Amino acid sequence: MRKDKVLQSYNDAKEQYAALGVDTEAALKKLNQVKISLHCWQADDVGGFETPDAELGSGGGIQATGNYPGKAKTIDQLMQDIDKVMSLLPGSQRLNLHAIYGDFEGKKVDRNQIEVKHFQRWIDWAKKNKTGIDFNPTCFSHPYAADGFTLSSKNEDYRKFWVEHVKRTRKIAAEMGKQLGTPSVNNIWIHDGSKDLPVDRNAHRAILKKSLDEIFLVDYPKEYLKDSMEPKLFGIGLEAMTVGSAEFYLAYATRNKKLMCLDNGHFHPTEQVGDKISAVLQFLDEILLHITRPIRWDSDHVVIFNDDLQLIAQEIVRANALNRVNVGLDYFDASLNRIGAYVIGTRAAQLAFLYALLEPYETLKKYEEAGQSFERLALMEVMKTKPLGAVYDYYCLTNDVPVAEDYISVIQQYEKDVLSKRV
Ligand code: RNT
Ligand code: ZN
Repeated sequence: MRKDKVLQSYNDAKEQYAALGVDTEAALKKLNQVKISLHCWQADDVGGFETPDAELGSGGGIQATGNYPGKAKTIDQLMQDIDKVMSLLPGSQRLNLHAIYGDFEGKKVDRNQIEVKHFQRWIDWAKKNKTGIDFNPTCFSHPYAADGFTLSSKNEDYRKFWVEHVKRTRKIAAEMGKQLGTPSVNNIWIHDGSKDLPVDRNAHRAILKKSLDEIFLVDYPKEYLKDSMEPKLFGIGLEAMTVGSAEFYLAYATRNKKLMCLDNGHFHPTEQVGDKISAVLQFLDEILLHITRPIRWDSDHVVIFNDDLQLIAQEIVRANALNRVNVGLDYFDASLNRIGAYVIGTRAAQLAFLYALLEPYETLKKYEEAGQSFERLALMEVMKTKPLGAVYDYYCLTNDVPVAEDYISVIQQYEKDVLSKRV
């Protein structure tokens, strides 16, 4: 895109928004504060580095479909990919690691043995990139998770194993936060549940509560670690019951002052995560978001700029809660260029926040309070065709990253030079 054209379009856009009382410069300043956490697992379809050919196991209720060439198989490749992704994104991002992505140096390190040293390379990488890291215990793709239960297991050996694993992830995450000077969000998601109608839901939920209480016994400073828990409606092969449901974790997080993660693939399709934000924020100090795109089920398609995402961003901005929401992405599509998947999804999320920041909120609120619902709806419709893209293009230009479709050819080149050479 030609620089003068981008600037010209931006100046025009700026005027159009200003006429509605919206300050584009202020919006871009706020957009810069939105640090999106890039989920490392899109780069390799949730395989991890425990063994050279590790793959997402079945039984965890999640699935990556597709076999597009070029997935990252080593830490070096993953770092290279994330560096490339970040070079194509305006603003700055964080990295979200799962525990199976450590530097295990070819040795067998079971989940109850992981230590800070296995993640020091990532911490150093983040230091160099001046960014933060978020973390996740990996309670799936493991023989002790194969019967459907981990932290809520009636098998005490398995349960203890997973409690130890999660305890260790908290310790590692706190160390990441300490070394990097920005707290690490450690998010617990377990698939625990059952395929068919269980009769003892109560016991599994009681066990999960007990496990979490044990896990959270150690206190870490808030500046280092934020604990989060992620509920889910159901998983594949776990359709009848999920132990860690929304009610369970909302109640647990409220009572114990923890974060709750809202993944917009984890609810009934007619529910809107955007609507839940101002509800839970009345009771929780902070939340974590997993932004994804479910099609018919929690399919984790690449995030796009759709209604779902718009409402999520609008509700955060309208509630003036940008500083209370930790934003992460969570999808894994193995059927297309994975670098492209990151850039599309992250740009879509940024666009949604920018769209929300460019909303003439005060005017809309005035209409609402005066009962002028025609005027409110009309203005919301008008905003959909305002030159949002011109403002985002300008943001890319001033951040020195490819503008609009210009990133496509950069990724094509990377595929040719790097991805296609991976066997
Ligand atoms: C699964 C959850 C969870 C995972 C990652 C890999 O349904 O969304 O967040 O996607 O932990
Ligand atoms: Zn998620």
